[in-house]
Amino acid sequence: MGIAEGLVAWPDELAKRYREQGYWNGMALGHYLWRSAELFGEKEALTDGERRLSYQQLAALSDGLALGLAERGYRSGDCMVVQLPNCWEFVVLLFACARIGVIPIMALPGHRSHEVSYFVEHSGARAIAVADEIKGFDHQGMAREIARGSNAVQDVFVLGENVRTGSVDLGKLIVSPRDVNGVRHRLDEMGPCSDSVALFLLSGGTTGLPKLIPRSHDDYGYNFRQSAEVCGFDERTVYLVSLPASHNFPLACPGLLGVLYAGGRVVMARSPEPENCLNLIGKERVTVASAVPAVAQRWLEAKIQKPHYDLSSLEIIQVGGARMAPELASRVRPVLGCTLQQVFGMAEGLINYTSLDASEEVICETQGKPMSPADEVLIVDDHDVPVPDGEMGQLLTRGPYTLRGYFNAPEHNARSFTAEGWYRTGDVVRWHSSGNLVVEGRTKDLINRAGEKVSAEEVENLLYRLPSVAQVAAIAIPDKNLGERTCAVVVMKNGASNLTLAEVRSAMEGFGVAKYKFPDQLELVESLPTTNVGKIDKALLRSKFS
Ligand code: OOB
Repeated sequence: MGIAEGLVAWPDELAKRYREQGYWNGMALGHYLWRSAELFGEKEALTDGERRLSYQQLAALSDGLALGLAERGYRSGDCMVVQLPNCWEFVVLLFACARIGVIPIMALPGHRSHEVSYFVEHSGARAIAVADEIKGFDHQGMAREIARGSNAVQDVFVLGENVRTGSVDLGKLIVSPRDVNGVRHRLDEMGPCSDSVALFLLSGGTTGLPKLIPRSHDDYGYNFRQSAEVCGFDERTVYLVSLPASHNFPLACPGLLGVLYAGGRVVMARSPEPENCLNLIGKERVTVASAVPAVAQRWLEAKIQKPHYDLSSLEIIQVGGARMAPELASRVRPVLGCTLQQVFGMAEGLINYTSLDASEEVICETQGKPMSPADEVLIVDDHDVPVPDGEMGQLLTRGPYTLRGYFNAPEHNARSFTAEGWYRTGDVVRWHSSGNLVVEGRTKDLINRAGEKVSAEEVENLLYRLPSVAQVAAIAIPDKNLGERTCAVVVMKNGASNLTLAEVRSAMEGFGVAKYKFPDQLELVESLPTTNVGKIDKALLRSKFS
């Protein structure tokens, strides 16, 4: 079965308008790569440790890999779960997929078999691409196990030293073709339509399992082009990727794709650790870095403790993914010596940026304005009626780069979109007098743990697998380092013996769940309080255990 059945398209009239007005320019992501190679040729595009690739090399290597994949039978519309650390091969693989229309599913390095097997099943993926290991975890072993249990998976592509028999060595497929131009033209013929799905991002998730977010070449191209424009990216930009590159933020807001479009240079960091990143900023003369608030806070602390870090090249730090306390925001310029740009975005689409030349008040206290003139924003009450200007309400949005439906999820779509196609973001916001949005809270039931979104329902479902658990509520508790941490409030079954946090966490590990979803705190109670409509009163629990 192809993936077309699971997609929700923009209405024809609107699609036509987005094309006519140039938001959608008809270019597939692979064309962006060659466009940049023509414009910036020998200029350095990508830095990963000692490895440095020019635009021309990046394009040639991506084509080499695309050809290798095509020769193994991969075609437009096939899905591949991609789970790699931040490295140059990640970028090459992404473009190789784009060249032949293979659709990567952008898994995070932290995901484990619970998540990866679900992505495989849900998309019918024909391949999984992983590193041999990351931080001691055997990704290759995990991927092979999942592949064994699937009828669809044909190959496990492995990057690293230790490629076992039966896996395909991804590194060996990354070679420049001898006849670069010939291959380029052959691949052009195999290129996907610009309105087809370029990649699947993962939803922050408010349901039991994460949803797949289809992003088309047209809409994603616009996402990073417009972002690069708004953020002033150009050939001088040197951008540090420190968050996992599969996240929309470092990928396309403007992210590495926006940098490569603008002719700048992408510097890959393996992790957001302050020591590593602050050294890289100095060494590579980084001009723009992006971070979640929890990471930005650690960078600030590190710079205060060790003032010798040379951050003189840094012009902008973009911070988003979770609420940034105004107090932290106000320390950015004095400590790091650069401009803060708040980014309020979502993998589903809508991105808001504070202007680089906005007042200190706007930069510190708002989350920016929608980046596109074609973004539509409504702030509504519980009955979907718009609230008076300046008042808080739920944010609904539509636009040329905001999805119309999750992949293969009709029931969930009926709840997440209005009949007129507005996406219900689940965020509670208001307009600031400056015309920027302020994020005040949310209606969706998740824990925003250092920018990673943890679905309360998913954690609860997992905990119900424990024999001693009668009832459970997962709630977000304010945390000074993470922003929020996950607390599981549990009612034990009659006669069950004690349960500890360590036991809960080790059970989660046994289920093969990503570690960032493990509860950080456990509270045992006699019963869970309910509201007058009979729902668990999470607000009350939150105030009790904060
Ligand atoms: C980004 O994307 P997701 O999909 O991981 O999470 C989206 C959600 C938003 O709906 C909102 O609840 C929260 O994360 N969020 C923020 C925020 N940025 C995102 N809440 C408060 N302040 C902010 N600045 O997180 C994402 C995607 C692209 C760019 C930046 C972030």
